Amino acid sequence: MTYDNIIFEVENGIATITFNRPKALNALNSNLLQEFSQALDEIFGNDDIRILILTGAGEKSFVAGADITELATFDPLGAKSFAQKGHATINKLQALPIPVIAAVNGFALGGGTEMAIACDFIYASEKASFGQPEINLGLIPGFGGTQRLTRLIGKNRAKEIIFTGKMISAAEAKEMGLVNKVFSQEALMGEVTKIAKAMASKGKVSLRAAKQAINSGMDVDLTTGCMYEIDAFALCMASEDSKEGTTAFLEKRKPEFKGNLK
Ligand code: CO8
Repeated sequence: MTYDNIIFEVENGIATITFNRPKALNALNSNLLQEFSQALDEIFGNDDIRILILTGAGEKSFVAGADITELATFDPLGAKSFAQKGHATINKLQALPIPVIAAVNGFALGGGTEMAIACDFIYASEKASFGQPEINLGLIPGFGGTQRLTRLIGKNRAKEIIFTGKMISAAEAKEMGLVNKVFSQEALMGEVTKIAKAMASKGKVSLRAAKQAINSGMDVDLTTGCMYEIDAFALCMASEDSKEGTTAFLEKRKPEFKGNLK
């Protein structure tokens, strides 16, 4: 499959999707969303891919939001359809069984923040900025911001960001738990690749089980979430890699995980 609006690369089990409309600061239009959705399907169907990294083309932007040129043409039903497609795609991203890291290299505004917070965690460059500026357009977030941002940083902080439309620096975003780590622009991709390789070297079954237990547990009460964890833990015990991990520890050697899904 060839893509015009994203760059999709896979190297040593690590996939990278680069949003690639730098002239529009990588704004999300229908074509880009469609291609991104197809790339996610490719990743879902390829068990050799162990980690996904999302980033933006150019020095300036991760994703500057939905494409306002396209947005301005929508009637309410067109807007609903676009928002539904955006939600379906971002839900698909969040539901990927493998770890997904957002490498935020610049503006992550509106749909850009919404894309980044649907990833498992965010590493940002010190030039990155976040925000939900839709209020400045007479709109509200439409790709999950009112829901995911609130769950991630709390109701009051999310309301402040959404009601004011103000931009948040990478340092502020880190302080409020939106971003895990901040690096210089030059160091960002190297650091993201380093953590991706470290995670890719772990057992495939256990990485997936941990992600599933955390994500499923976020939407239910603690008791139900703990039940999910118990089942996920038991599933890991059935894997080749858990046998290797525990045996290697007892034999005082480094584990050699095969990374099979069995
Ligand atoms: N859409 C379309 N084009 C954009 C966008 C965008 N979101 N952002 C930037 N561009 C374009 C500019 O128009 C400009 O194009 P041109 O060179 O042809 O004039 C080019 O990118 C460079 O942008 P600027 O010259 O503005 O660059 P600056 O460095 O001066 O400013 C900013 C950068 C601050 C990022 C500024 O471009 C900006 O404010 N952009 C808009 C950010 C925004 O409001 N994003 C939210 C969009 S709404 C949204 O995401 C809702 C999601 C859910 C939708 C569901 C609804 C159905």
